[in-house]
Amino acid sequence: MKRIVTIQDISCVGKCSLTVALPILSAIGLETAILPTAVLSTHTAFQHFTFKDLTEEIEPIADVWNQEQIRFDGIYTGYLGSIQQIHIISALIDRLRGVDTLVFIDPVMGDFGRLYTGFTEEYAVEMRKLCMKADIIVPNMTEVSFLLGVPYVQSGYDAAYVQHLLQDLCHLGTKKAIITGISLQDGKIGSMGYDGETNTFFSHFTEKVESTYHGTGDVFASVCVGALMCGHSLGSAITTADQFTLACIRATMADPDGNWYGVNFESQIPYLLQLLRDTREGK
Ligand code: PXL
Repeated sequence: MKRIVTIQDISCVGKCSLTVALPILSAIGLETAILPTAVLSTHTAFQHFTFKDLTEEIEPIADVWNQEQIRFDGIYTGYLGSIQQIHIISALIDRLRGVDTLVFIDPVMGDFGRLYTGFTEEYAVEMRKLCMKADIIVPNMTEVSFLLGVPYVQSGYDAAYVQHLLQDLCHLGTKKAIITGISLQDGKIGSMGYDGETNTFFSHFTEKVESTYHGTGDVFASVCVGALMCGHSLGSAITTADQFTLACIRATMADPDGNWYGVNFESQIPYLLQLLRDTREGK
């Protein structure tokens, strides 16, 4: 069984970061280790939240993993709590990665053109440096604008513009990049990817649902890295992650108790496993 470690916060209530990544990656069939970077009562989109930084725990945990000769086939980072933490995680990636380890970085920083509470442009500069170490990164359009220092565009762009952004992201140093939340025409939304090693583009679009929910980026990223770890191609991973994310949004909308703060991914896990089988078999 392949082993992955996912490094992000625990938001105790909020259905994002580790509380999404761990169940999804385990359901996919990966041994999933976690390295919590902080514990929050609720994620930062709630009006109130506590935040206990766990930076000091990271290196001692990694020391034990080294002593125990624990190796990882994949390293997946998400929300990181501070600039100092980015530096520590950057060094940790060098320590933990082997020749075949997939380093997957979701540069979680913001949405809708704005940084999440607590993040600054300085933080974005450090996140850009972390992305240089990645095999693959999965920013949304807001995060792309902060990573590349280009204006945030909500609409009115075309595929050639996104392809240009993808190539610029790979020029930062990552081998592959996926941009999520792309809308090239009314009523459609999806993701575009680029493999800088083979100079190949991928894309997948689904129906655009007008409601917005928190945590969809974490759902997408978790499925995407899980699919890649199971041997799916970049194109197949994008398709699977997009279709699953849409299914989770639809399930939330159909649920009278559905929450704004996270999607009903739990009810869709059987569908995820079916999707992974089907996309792999090319059905
Ligand atoms: O879903 C991204 C995310 C993860 N973790 C925390 C967050 C957010 C987004 O706001 O606040 C703590």
